[in-house]
Amino acid sequence: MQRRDFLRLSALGFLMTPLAVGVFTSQGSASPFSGFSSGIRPEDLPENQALKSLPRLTNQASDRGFSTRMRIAPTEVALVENRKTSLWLYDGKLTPLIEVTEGDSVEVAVDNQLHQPTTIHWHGLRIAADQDGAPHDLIKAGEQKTYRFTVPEGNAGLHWFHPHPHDYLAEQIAHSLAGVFLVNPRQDPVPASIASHLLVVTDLRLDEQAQVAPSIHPDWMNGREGNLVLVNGQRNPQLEVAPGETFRLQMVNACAGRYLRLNLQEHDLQLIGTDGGYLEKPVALDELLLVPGQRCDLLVTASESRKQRFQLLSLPYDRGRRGPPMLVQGEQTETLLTLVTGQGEVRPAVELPARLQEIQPLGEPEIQRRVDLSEDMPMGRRGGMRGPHHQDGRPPMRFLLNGEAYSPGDVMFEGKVGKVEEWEVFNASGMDHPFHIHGTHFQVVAIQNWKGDWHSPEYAAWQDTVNLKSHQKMKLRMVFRQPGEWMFHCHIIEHEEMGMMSSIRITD
Ligand SMILES: [Cu+2]
Repeated sequence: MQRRDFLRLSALGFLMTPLAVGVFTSQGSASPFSGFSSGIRPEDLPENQALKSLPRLTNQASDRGFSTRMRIAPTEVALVENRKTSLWLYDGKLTPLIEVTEGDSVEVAVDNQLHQPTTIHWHGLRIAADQDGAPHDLIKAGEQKTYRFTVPEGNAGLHWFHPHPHDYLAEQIAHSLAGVFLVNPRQDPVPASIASHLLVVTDLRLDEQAQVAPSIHPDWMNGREGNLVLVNGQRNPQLEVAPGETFRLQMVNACAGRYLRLNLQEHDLQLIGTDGGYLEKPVALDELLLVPGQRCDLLVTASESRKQRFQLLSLPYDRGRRGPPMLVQGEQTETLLTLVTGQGEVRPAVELPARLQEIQPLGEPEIQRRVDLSEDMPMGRRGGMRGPHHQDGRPPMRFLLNGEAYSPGDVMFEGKVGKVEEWEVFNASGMDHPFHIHGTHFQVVAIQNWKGDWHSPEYAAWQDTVNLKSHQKMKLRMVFRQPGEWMFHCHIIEHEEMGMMSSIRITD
């Protein structure tokens, strides 16, 4: 064990204490470790099959816009040969797609056939707060709800949707409940001749029967990472492109806790967009860290050599996970997808316009706020184990915003529509956290490293989720354009569930 791991473990009371024994053996019915050692392994799933496009939700709108009815229900899917896995899906489809154009109206009628409440949060869409699927707007088990909204102009980009009920969220995400919401710009600066491939990354941990394995303590501590990493529901699918072809990879990290440190062998990545749409101009990168909740739009020019294979990798990244090494997924390289060049003619390079869009600074803030992210382990209290649903083996940990663990109804801040806000967000904990704000996009304006030096970000971008490393501080600027209660939280799903969430109430 490395010294750092020892310190982490001992700081949390995991070493040589009765608590450690209790913490790791107190699971209810199933073996707490099922799925970790004896469940389905990656090699039980086929790989190198042609990349599938995302399944679409049926559009029943008669003219422009999007309208659908869908069930949210357990559905059997065939991931492993000769076995069926029960996942919880939208309309029976794994990570389905809704595609619209900015300005379109959208209507989604939902029938919740799960045995527990859910909501649909439209992550990245700047819509009315009462349609945002926040934890206080539950669709109870067996009930229906229709979400109606218009996607505002200027909200083009790759967004997504997922459940957001407090106390049930981690279980629903662990069962793969998520979808993709692509908003095309009315006038696209990127030539249509450039092919675009949507990639959604999810992960799963399945037991011996190929069913979703229950979460164990390290999952709650660190954010659950399944050992089966899927792209569009497939293990390491294969994407064929022409030699020299310029193409886009538009990716969503829909995992509960898995960080993706993206690298494409022998290729540069040109980042052209983030959560909130295009950058001003492409940024060349060797690698890109895509944390849970984030999206990226990458432009790639394929090698001109024919019949070659290149792997899109997620490289090891130390985000400060804790727990006994045997139970904590190590930092290892995952192959997400294999790029294969064909044997046809070499395609000429495609030029992008010099400027994709303007990203104007928001100006000096009228309101300043401070948000500290931290954690504690209340000894002698059953902190973090409240609620109706907690036979699920959570450790007695709490993850906190400004020293508070979320309870339904909590409002931390009051604000006004149209004001420039600056939030100084400080990660006072020992692990990384992806910080997400609903209802708006923000610009990171300053970043402080652990030595205390401030610097500007390398490029301007609109984001709704940003990673803060341990002891990092950032200043985010944003404007809320709509009244209502907007959630903000860590996007490691288990941290959010264990308290790292609150809300801001915006009024006219
Ligand atoms: Cu977190």
